[in-house]
Amino acid sequence: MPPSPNKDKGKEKVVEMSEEERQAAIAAAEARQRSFERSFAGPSVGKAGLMRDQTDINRIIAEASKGSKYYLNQVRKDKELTEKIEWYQAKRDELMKMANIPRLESEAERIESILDMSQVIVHVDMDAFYASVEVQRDPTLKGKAFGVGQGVLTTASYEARKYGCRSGMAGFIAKKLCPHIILTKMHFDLYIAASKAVREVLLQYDENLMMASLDEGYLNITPYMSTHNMTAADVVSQLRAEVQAKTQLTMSAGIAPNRMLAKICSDKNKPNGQYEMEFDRTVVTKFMRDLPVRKIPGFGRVTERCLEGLGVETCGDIYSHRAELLVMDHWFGFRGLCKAYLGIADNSVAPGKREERKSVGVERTFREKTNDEDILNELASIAEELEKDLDRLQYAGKTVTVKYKLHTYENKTRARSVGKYISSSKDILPIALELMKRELPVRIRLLGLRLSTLKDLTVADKGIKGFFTSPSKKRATSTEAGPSRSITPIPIDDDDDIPELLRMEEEDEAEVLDMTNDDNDVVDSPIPYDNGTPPPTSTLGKRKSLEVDKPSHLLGPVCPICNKALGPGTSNTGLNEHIDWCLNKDAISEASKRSPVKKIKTDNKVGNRNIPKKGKDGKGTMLSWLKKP
Ligand code: TTP
Ligand code: MG
Repeated sequence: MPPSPNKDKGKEKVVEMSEEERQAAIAAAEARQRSFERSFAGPSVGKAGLMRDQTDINRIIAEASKGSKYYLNQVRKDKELTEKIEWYQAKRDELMKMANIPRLESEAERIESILDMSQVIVHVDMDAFYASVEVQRDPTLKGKAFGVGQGVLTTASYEARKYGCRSGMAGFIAKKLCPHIILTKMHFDLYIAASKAVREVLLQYDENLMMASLDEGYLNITPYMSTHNMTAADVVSQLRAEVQAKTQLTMSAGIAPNRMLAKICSDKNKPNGQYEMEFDRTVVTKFMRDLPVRKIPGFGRVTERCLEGLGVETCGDIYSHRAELLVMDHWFGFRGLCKAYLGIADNSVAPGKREERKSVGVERTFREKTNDEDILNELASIAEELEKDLDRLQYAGKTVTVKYKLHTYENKTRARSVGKYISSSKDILPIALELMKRELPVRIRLLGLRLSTLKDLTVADKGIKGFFTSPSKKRATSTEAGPSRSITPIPIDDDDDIPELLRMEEEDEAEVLDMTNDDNDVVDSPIPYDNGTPPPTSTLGKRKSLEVDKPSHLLGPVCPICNKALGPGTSNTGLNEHIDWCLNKDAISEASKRSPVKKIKTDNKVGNRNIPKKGKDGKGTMLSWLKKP
């Protein structure tokens, strides 16, 4: 908090601040407070139609949450994040002292900025989707401030957004912001039906339509434009009009050379609008330069704050801070940041592939459960639901993960993998119960079960066995795995703390969906990782999702510290050894030990997980982007 001028005269003497320093300290404390309050804003802070001053809204939300467990959890997380950022800053300063800055800057410029303009990509996104469907169900809602969902809002009408209400917000907070807000129940069957109708229209424009969730998708309209001799803007206007005629729902669209840019553009003229990015490198660069980093899809609050800690607020700042970001590549992923700055991203559009699915899961939230029997019964019921989903989706898996959220809002996961593919509750439940029983007693408000390390049962076995087993038999084999005998440790992906609502319905669409939120919750496992590689931190994990296209060039690895080219044959290990040598290995590991990462339970023997270490394959290591195939 800012020092109070009249508070403690004795202290003032000791500090002996000049007026200028005092003002700076006050400004810094106020900025810290604003940043903390922003942590209450949630992932949909940038939503279209939010008219009220965000600072004001964030303050109201923080005030309304005060004293709750959620608030205390936010305070804890904010403190941890602040410490982490301070650690990053110290690390940057330490590395920059040793770095040859002009050389680093020129090295950073060597990233080949291939911005492929050959394809016209469109991102479409329905306007206030659930809310618009709700208006169709109940026309009296039209023009009113209302939210969908009663405990937590899945979305808010544009009228309610004017008061700061939005997705992910607790109903009681929405009421504080907008006392006359109406909260409706959800009707998934209607949303799914509307989504199907929209999809049917979109498929006429691109048969490879890539739905990203129920209400948004990507199209490549290049072939359509040439066969119909139409401009991109005309195609998109026609498409939107057709969707509206068929569904009476409006959508917004962005037109750009790749998916990332198209997604950013679709938000520009929301609701019921479209925005076309000029297909010109200079225009793209200028557009990106002024864009706040938070606008990059996948960059959440944690990424935003960490970058802010290094002085990076807009994508343009990525360029001006290129030397610092290059030395911090290990933690921040320099290549991904540069691509964001340059507006480079994947321009491929293809329907979501079944093999992209990583897990099938079921989660339930409730007020609070403390009774052991209740909790285990709930788990049994979840396991049955999971079995039904697995059957419907035709998957089996080897890894069972139990997830629960404590009354303190901390998320925990416990996982076990088994030697055979399983998919029935009979096989899943004993493992889940074993994992959960060890945690009791607990006070929880969410319980979930997930099966991962999946096998797609619709695909025939590639091996010779596949020729001798019918699909139905194969399924039976998979489900009749019996009690697990070999239990092996497995790594855990911390990518699962996504908005609780609707995840399963969206997964049901079997499309590519990444609604990962940016909470930096600890994920505990009683099991050490088997390969010594830590899971990605949430910050880095999301950023990686942008790194979908491969670099088309191969610069030989160049040490960012001494700028020595190590030759094209140098492996990542060689490069890392060189960098370690260059930077003084001991100093780094000592500093890493001091990193203020979250305290992880000691029984799991995994420490410092939030600080990415070198993987065996060199992934996530300094300058690994230079060597990516
Ligand atoms: P969005 O497209 O993010 O939001 P929206 O369509 O309601 O509003 P906008 O006009 O800004 O696009 O999400 C689509 C639907 O997904 C939304 O109507 C409700 C649901 N949803 C959730 O269930 N949870 C969430 O956290 C979010 C963001 C959306
Ligand atoms: Mg939408």
